[in-house]
Amino acid sequence: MIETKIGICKICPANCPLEVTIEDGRATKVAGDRQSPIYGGYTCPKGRALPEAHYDPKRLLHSQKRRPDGTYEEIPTAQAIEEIADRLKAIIARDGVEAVAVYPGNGGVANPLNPLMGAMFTMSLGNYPDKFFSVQTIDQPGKVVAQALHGRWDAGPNPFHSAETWMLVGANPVISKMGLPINPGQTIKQAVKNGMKLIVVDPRKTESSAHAFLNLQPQPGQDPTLLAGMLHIILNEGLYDVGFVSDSTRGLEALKRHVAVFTPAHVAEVAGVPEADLLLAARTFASAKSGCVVTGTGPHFALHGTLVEYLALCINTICGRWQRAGETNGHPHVLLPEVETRAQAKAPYKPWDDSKRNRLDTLPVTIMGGATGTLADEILTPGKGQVRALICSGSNPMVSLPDQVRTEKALKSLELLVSLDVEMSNTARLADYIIPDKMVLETPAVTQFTESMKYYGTWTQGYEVPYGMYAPALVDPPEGSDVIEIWQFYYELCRLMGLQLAYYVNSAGYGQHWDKPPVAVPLPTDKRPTTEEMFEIMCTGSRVPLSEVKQHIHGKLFDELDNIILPRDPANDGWLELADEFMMKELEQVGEKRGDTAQPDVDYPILMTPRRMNEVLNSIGRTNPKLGGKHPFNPAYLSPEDLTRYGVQTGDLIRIRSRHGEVVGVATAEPGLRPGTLSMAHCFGNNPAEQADPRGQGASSSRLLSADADFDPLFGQPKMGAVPVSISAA
Ligand SMILES: Nc1nc2c(c(=O)[nH]1)N[C@H]1C(S)=C(S)[C@@H](COP(=O)(O)OP(=O)(O)OC[C@H]3O[C@@H](n4cnc5c(=O)[nH]c(N)nc54)[C@H](O)[C@@H]3O)O[C@H]1N2
Ligand SMILES: Nc1nc2c(c(=O)[nH]1)N[C@H]1C(S)=C(S)[C@@H](COP(=O)(O)OP(=O)(O)OC[C@H]3O[C@@H](n4cnc5c(=O)[nH]c(N)nc54)[C@H](O)[C@@H]3O)O[C@H]1N2
Ligand code: SF4
Ligand SMILES: [Mo]
Repeated sequence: MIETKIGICKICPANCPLEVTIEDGRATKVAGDRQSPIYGGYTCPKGRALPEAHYDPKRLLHSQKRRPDGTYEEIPTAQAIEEIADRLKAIIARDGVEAVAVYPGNGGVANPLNPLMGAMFTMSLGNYPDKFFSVQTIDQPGKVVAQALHGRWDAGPNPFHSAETWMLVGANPVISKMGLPINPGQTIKQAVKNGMKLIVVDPRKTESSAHAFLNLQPQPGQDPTLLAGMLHIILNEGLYDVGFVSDSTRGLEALKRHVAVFTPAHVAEVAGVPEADLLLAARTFASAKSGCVVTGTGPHFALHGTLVEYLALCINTICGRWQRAGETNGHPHVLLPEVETRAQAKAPYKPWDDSKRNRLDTLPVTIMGGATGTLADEILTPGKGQVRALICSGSNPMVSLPDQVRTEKALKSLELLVSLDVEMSNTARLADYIIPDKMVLETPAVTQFTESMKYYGTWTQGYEVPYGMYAPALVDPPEGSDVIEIWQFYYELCRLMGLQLAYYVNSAGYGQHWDKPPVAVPLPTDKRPTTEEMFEIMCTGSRVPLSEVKQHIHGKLFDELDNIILPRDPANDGWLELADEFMMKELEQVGEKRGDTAQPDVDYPILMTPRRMNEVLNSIGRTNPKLGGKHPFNPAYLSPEDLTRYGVQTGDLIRIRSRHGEVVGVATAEPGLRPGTLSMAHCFGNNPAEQADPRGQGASSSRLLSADADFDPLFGQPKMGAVPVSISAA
């Protein structure tokens, strides 16, 4: 029997609606849903390769247990979870709950129930936040921290669809979908056609800059200097929104003083951009009536991520780029709870506790949980609180953490490593137990998580229109399989360990900036809820009931909802802070050191920078026969000038050395890349103990990174960009 069903891709938070062809219970083809009211039938190659992922012969369909000789045997999943629970209980009885940690990753997002579950498990255990290591602390935690220090504008920024200008700083949404999740290529093209002046700051000419008005290509890592320079120009030339600044902010004079040294001439020289372009960017952005500066992983990974985000927020604020009373809310709720949206600020707060340091005494404890960049050291450093057991749910630390050699040593030294995955990933290959998860099309879907992305950073994610969609599970897991969903795994673990698991519902916000604070709902212990029942719990109190959203199989624009922004509450005493003391101190150092600490030199003349590839999501899709066939490895992109300089050609193997490590990659010319830059995707390569395979598995950029010294001093984002390297033919 052949049928067509409508589903939702959940590989990334773009949550594209899908038309899935199902033959005799098996998904055979995936295309975009042309009847979607907002996506225009868009999908990317990863979504279209879902059938190949589900029925890949390499997919794990049974739990695996490691034998003493390192080989694996199949065991029933229920038995595996019982054994894991017993081993955890023994470790806890001896060393306390601090010995157990979780690391939830991107593979878990494939079911919207999962992202919270790792955190809820550690809360039940009683070691949250210290032993909750998530991708958030290696993925731009500066976005949350900077917003805490700046304050939050309740009504959010100007929406993209009607903005006169937009500035992408090291973000490439056409590939990553971050910041602009809905059909980003067409969305940008249309906006530019409508007159938007798009400014892109990126050492590459990117897929997103194809329609840009201006492409500034600075030296990697110099974004704080560049953004401080823009502030200098806007303030000096009086191009800012005087009314908004005097009504809603504090710290203008102090900010002016701190950006005074960032003159156009200084910035042009340090960041390596033409002074005229810098002036044009600042004047264009500030003299438009609407727009937003949005940052991405590029600048965040070059060590000053919080500062970059903070300066971007300051530019948006002095230009008054926040929505006002009477306007239509550009980030309305549908599956999040009903909240009053007012044109007012929530005051800044300090998102860390001075009296609490992490166990290694290297970082303060912040609202983001444990700093994942320190995970290897949390495992390797003996003493009270040493991590002895780690649960990786949908994560792949062997390729995603800095310093792969150290990560391998740490993971191998654990008493218990559990990996919840769908394949024998780099991490699963070291695990004591591997628990197979259901895949995207085997679980229901709902767009609430995408909607909530507006709370992660500068609000430019999620939906700009009141849109909601639900889709049921479309296919069963392959016959004879013994798979379990991540949330169910944590539920069963709690049951066996005698812990009460709860789930946070009906909330909107992050950190201490809540539009609606969460309510913990204890889950029944006598009977495991079904996934559909959990969806009901997850959507408790949603503005539009889940039952209503379910009526519209192609998703619906709930235009009938009232989305007008209300004026400031007379009792509101919030403000936006332009000169936070920690940020200004860091800016002073950036000024004194003439930019970042990472400068190319004679020995390491090239700066390695991160980038995303369209066919994979970090390591997800690397082994998919449909996707991997085209790009089995991660190319080492260099400018044609640099290839000539090193006497290599596209396809040649090159040795890439940093002060910390070395890998062999495949040189590939990228016209338009700033000379002196190596642009390379992460989460590739084999493990150190395995045979290198640069043209097959690719190269691990993590081996070039040090997990020692290079951390953001506040919250521990490890330095993963602007890393000095040398290149030679291999
Ligand atoms: N050098 C360098 N390092 C980086 C970055 C960088 O730019 N450069 N980026 C950082 C960032 S932003 C992030 S978010 C992290 C990513 O860090 P991780 O989340 O640790 O890495 P992923 O590769 O996304 O891991 C996803 C895992 O989930 C598995 N998986 C796929 N589908 C499913 C599923 O349906 N269920 C389950 N249970 N598992 C599934 C995959 O096989 C894979 O092992 O990496 C960080 N590390
Ligand atoms: N197709 C695909 N989509 C993904 C992912 C994926 O792997 N593949 N990963 C997902 C994840 S985990 C995340 S966190 C997001 C990330 O989403 P984005 O932040 O948009 O990531 P990128 O697409 O790598 O864009 C980052 C850009 O920064 C540039 N850059 C590098 N260094 C610097 C610098 O020092 N300064 C400036 N100004 N720019 C710099 C790079 O050239 C690149 O174009 O994407 C998500 N979506
Ligand atoms: S992976 Fe591709 S198809 Fe799937 S949600 Fe993201 S952008 Fe859409
Ligand atoms: Mo990420």
